[in-house]
Amino acid sequence: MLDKINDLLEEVKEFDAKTIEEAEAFRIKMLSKKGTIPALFQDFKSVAPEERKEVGKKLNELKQAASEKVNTVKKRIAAAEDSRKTAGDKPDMTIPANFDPIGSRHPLSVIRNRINSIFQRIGFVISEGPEIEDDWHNFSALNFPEEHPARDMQDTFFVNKNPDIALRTHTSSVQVRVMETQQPPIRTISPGRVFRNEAISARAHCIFHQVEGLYIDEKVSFADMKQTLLFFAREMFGEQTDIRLRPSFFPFTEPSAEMDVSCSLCGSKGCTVCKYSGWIEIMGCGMVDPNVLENCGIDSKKYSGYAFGMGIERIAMISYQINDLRMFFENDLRFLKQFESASPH
Ligand code: 2NM
Repeated sequence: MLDKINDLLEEVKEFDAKTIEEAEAFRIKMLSKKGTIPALFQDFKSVAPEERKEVGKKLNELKQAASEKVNTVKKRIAAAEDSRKTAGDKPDMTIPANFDPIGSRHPLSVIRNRINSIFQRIGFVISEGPEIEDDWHNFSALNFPEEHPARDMQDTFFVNKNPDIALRTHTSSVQVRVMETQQPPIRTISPGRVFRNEAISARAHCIFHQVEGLYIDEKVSFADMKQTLLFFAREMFGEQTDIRLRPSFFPFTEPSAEMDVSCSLCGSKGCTVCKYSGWIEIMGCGMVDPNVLENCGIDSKKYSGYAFGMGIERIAMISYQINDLRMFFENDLRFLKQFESASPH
């Protein structure tokens, strides 16, 4: 019996555990009611009286050692677990910084910002206005006849009929508001979103973006417009760029013109972008019709002015050689990521 107790004492001394469960299993094996040590206390009854003193002492020693061992091992494991948890709550300052991904400007914003800053540098100020407009600001003040097709349901998104309220079809409506509230000199550009009831295709969308410009003062001439637009074209497309004006028609300007820029991609030799003509149409322009000035409370005998308008999508398609306008509205990251380094603001 003494040998057995000594072996068990040795086993207790050697015991260690990695988990609480292991330690508990050891306690059950040694100390539970049906465990090894209580079984020895049972056997103790049959120990010879002369050995009882020594065996009893050893047996108590073993019981003491076993329960102490289980307790210290359990405490140590619990403490280790605890400090691991509290350490996990604190930020680990040695982990490399986790940078938030940085987005990028939408190509339409890049182009709009470039257009804005070119005109801002020569004294134009930015004006903005509502996207939902009344008939007066969108059509009537701009000299659109009552039966003009643009006023049709097929071309315009109406929010209300009688009185007619619609999504603006151009940002000229903003310029009507400027002319109504300010006297010349007026130099302004109006970038913004416009809406037309059109079938969506590679070249058309029901929502698109414009920048319109307006300059009114005494003795403003067609030649002033031409020089300003030539400056713009060279800033936008490069200093080798030429422009040409072709006669056109708009209700709000007289005379009216379309402006082409020489194709900077092929040096006007002919390519797919300019459709082998050497020229690319980029905007409409003209001298503000005196009716429009009068409609807005500006004396057309004293003042004259020019105006122009361009589609931002069109300028972006030319600048980045994008052949499907729908790309701008799909927010496909594979498309947008290609503009990550395009800087303007
Ligand atoms: C264009 C073409 C020609 C234009 C006219 C006006 C206003 F308000 F002064 F009458 N703003 N913008 C205009 C002139 C717009 O876009 C193709």
